[in-house]
Amino acid sequence: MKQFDIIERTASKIKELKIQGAENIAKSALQRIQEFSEKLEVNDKYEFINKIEEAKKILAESRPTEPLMLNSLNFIITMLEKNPVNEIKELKHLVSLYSNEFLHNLESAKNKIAEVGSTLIKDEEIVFTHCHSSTVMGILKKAKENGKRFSVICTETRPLFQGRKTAKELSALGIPTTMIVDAASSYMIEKANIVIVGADAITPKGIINKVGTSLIALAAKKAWVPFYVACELYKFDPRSLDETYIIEERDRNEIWKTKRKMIEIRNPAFDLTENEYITGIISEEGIQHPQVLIHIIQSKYPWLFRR
Ligand code: RUB
Repeated sequence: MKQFDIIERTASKIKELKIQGAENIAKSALQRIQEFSEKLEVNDKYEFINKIEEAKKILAESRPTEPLMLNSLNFIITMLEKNPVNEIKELKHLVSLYSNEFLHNLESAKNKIAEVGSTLIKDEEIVFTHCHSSTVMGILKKAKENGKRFSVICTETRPLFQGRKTAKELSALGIPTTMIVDAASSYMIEKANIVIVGADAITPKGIINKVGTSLIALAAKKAWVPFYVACELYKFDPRSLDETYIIEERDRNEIWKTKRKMIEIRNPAFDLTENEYITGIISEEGIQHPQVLIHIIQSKYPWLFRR
């Protein structure tokens, strides 16, 4: 359907990882929803919200493990429903207003995380990270701006090599970087002083991030290296309250294009790192243990818990 073209194009880019990382995904989804709603020709508010719901479903299906995108779109829909305005022109204006409000909150959360997280990095230390997280990059950039002298070990992050993006950005910032294959994590973590990774989702059991994160957490615990997660509280996944969380399974071709008899290829993109492995979550509320954080999220963002 032509009307949804703009949404479908963005959904494809997200699926193909041309847009990557929870925050970048949510930002582009919000921008597209603004453009989409601007062009909508509908008769009433009910139809207007329904179209946005449909667009939300298309976007959400592109990366099923991305509660930040889902929460940002749910925020707009919830606010529209609450607002007594019925006039279509006004509603379009409200979509922009609420999107910008969400983006603004996201940006200030990220700045706060960079500020707080950078204090954890000490001179001459080695930071270990995995995949590419814009939130972790914010922390490392801030630490560098504050004059800290440190280096980073990053994984290449198979099968799609997001670690190369991390390594390139770090070297551009003048931060000495060592890139390793994911399987070398257990060996190399012993040389690190601190692990900082991003997250796609916060759940009551732990955080969900790029596949391999839970093995890194395990290795960190064994080596007595503190394991921190940097993420905004908007990444809480309300679906996880009933013990379900979704791990996206990606195309087998990302791993091995050749098909062989009797060989099944599985390609989960994320995994769950349980709370017991997490030293602290660095969020806009400071640094807390994940179990405490759930209560903070509940009181700060009660709408996230709406079922
Ligand atoms: C990216 C990834 C990132 C989180 C957090 O996975 O796991 O650590 O999304 O990113 P993918 P950010 O490459 O499959 O999207 O801190 O930028 O929100």
